[in-house]
Amino acid sequence: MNNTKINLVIKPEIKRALELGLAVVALESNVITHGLDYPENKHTALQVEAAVRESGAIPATIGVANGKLLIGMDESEIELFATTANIPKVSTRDLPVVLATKQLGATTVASSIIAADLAGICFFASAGIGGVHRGANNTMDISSDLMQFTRSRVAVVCAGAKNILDLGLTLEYLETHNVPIISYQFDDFPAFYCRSSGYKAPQRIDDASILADIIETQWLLDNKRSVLITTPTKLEDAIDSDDVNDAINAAISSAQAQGISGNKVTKYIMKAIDEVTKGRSAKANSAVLINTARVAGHLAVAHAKQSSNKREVA
Ligand code: PSU
Ligand code: MN
Repeated sequence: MNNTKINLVIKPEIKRALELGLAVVALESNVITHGLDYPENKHTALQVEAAVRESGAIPATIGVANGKLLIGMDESEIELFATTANIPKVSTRDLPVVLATKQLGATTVASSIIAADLAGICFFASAGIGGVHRGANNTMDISSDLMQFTRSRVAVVCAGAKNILDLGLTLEYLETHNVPIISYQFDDFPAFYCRSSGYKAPQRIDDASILADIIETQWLLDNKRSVLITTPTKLEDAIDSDDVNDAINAAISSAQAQGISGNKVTKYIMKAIDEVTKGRSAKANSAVLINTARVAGHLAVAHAKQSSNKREVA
């Protein structure tokens, strides 16, 4: 590889939006390859993009192909990711290998925000971030998503993280690592398709333009850190946490019994819960992805407007 820079393939529409300071929302592709089955994965990815557009922002689904970071995918690329078997899950540590060996790669939250930051995209949406796993005191299984938030300048909009994790420890970890968490128009830290994790969010802000100011202020204080913004799924799409708790506990035990470890844990547990809840969780999964993307689009538009007002005044 003779390049002095990472190759980015930025779709023209996104390039133009970035030049004009318009709102762009980056999206991950690991959820397409590892989160849902075909064809729900493709349909959901397209609906997620449509939700970003309905809010007035431009979607940029991120992935890796031919030694390049894809900043934005068209429908045929989303189809390719949705249908190709065994595309590797690419987190931060895997990114140099998958780029240099020119494989296809599906980016997690962590590697997607690296790509977004390199492209100059300051918003990213995914329904569920990785976190501290239950039993991490023995396994040390802590998602590298959390570490990446201390290194990338991106506003990450999410519905918290799944209850399959230890959300109390996840919040502690983020506090220790100085990652601001702001709940938008809601009191609690959400738990993906459950509206509340039972933990109160450290901060609540109801006004999108104040939120935009908070993000900019964070970047004046520390230009290489994410701001985590949470939004719960809609009431009508939510699953009651009591309904999935037994399934989660059973899935975690069976993962341990089968020796599932490392980066395979998250997918294994999610699949096991889907089976027990007979697809209900897969449906709630799509709904929370779409809602998170819609809110991220709305917040990215407010942020872009605020930034352009500031430019005019200056
Ligand atoms: N949580 C979900 N669905 C997902 C993931 C997390 O509800 O698909 C994926 C995301 O791509 C996230 C990754 O970035 O799993 C975290 O994996 P790990 O715990 O191995 O870091
Ligand atoms: Mn892990």
